[in-house]
Amino acid sequence: MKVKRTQVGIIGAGPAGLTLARLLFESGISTVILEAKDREYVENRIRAGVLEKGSVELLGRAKSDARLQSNAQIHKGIEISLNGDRCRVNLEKLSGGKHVTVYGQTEITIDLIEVHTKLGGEIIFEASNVIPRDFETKTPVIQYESNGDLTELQCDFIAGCDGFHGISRSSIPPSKLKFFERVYPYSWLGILAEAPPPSKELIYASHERGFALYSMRPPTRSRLYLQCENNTTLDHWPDEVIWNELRCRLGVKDAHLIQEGEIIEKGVTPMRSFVTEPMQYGNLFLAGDAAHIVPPTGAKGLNLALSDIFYLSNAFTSFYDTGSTKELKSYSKTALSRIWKTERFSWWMTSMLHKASETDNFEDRIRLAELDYLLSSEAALSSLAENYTGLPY
Ligand code: RFL
Ligand code: PHB
Repeated sequence: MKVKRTQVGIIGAGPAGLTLARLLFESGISTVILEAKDREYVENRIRAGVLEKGSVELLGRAKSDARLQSNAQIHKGIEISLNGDRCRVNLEKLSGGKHVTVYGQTEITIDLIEVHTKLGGEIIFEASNVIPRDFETKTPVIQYESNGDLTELQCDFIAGCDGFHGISRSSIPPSKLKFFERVYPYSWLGILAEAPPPSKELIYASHERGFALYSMRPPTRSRLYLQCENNTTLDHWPDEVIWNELRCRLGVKDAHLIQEGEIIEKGVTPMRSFVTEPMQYGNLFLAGDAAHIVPPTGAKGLNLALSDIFYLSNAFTSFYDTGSTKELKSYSKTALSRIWKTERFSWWMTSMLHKASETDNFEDRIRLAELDYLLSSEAALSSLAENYTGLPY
C-alpha cells in the first residue's frame, strides 16, 4: 500500500470540494481531492444556475471568478406568472439593493478545476473504493484506489463533500446522526435548449397544469423545467410535447415568447428536502449535498454548499493559524442555522408554486391564497426578495 500525506483530505470534486480546496490553497493549507468520476464527466454535469452575492464573493476569494465576472448576467428581478398573468418582483428594490447572478454550475466547476490544477492543487479523478477511516482519532485516513494502486491518504481532517449519494455521511455510525426528510409528490423535467429564453429574467410559472420555470444559460441558451410526475420517464416527453407544455404553462398571452431550438439535454430530477444533524463527527466534516438537500425551486442547493464552505474554510484556517479548534467545534451549529432557514424558504417556494395532489383540494386552495397574498403584499414580497437574494452569512 502506498502512503500519502496532506492536511485536509477532501472527498468529492463538486462545487463544495473544489471551492474548499481553492480557499485552503490560498491560505497555504495542503489538500488532496479524491473524485470518483473522470474530469470530463464532472465538467459536463448540468445543474444549478443562480448565485447569491455571498457565493460570487467566495468564488472571487477562491480566485476562480475571472470568466464569471465577464460572462455572468446580473438579475435585479424575477417574474412570477400565475395561470398566464405575469408579475415582476423587483428584487433590487425589495431587498435594499441586492441582486442575483446567473452563471451555470457547469462553468463554475470548469473554472475551479482549471485554476486549481494550474496553480498545482491536486485532484485525483477516477479514485475508486474511497473509504474515510479513523476519523474519530487525531490521525484520520482516506483509503482509495487509483490506477490500480491502493493508497492511504493520511490527514489531519477529512471534508466529506461527496454529494447526497457519497460515502462520507454513510461512514458515520447512524446512531450518531439524526435525519430530517421530506420527499415531494412531483419531480422536474429539465431541458437545456439552443434557443433564446422567453424573458431577460427568470419566470417562475404556477399553472393549473403544473409548475414551469424559464431560466437561461447566458449568452445563448434556455434552461427550462416542467413539473412532472415522480414516475415519469423521458419516453413521455418527446420534444414537441415539451414545447407545447412550456407554451401552455406560460399562458396564452405569452405563449408566442417561446422560441423553439435544439434540445441538447433532458433529465428528470426528484424533489427532496433533507438535513443531517450534526454535520461533523470527530475529524470528519460534511458539507454541501453530502449533508443536506433542498428542492431546486429556490435555487439554493449550490449556494448552500458554498455557504457551508465559507464556514468550514474559515474554521480550518483559524485552526492552522492559531491552533484554536473553537470554529471547527461549532461548524455544524453555525452552518445549520443558515441551512434550516434556507430549507424553509425552498420548501415554501416549492409548496406554493407546484400543483398539489388532486385529492387535497383544501391544500391547493391554501396554496393559491398564499400566492395571491404574496403578489399583493409588499411585506411578503420583501421576505421573498431577502431570501432569494441570499441571507447573510
Ligand atoms: P455535488 O455537486 O453532488 O458533488 C459531489 C461530488 O462527489 C463525487 N463523489 C465521490 N467522490 C469520491 N468518492 C465517492 N464515494 C463519491 N461519491 C460522490 C461526485 O462524483 C461529485 O463530483 O455536491 P456539492 O459539491 O455539495 O454541490 C452541491 C450542488 O451540486 C447541488 O446542491 C446543486 O447542483 C443541486 N441542484 C440544483 N441546485 C440548484 O440550486 N438549482 C438547480 O437547478 C439544481 N439542479 C441539482 C440540480 C442537483 C442534481 N443532482 C444532485 C442529481 C440537478 C441535479 C440533477
Ligand atoms: C437554473 O437555471 O437551473 C435554475 C434557476 C432557478 C432555479 C432553479 C434552477 O430556481
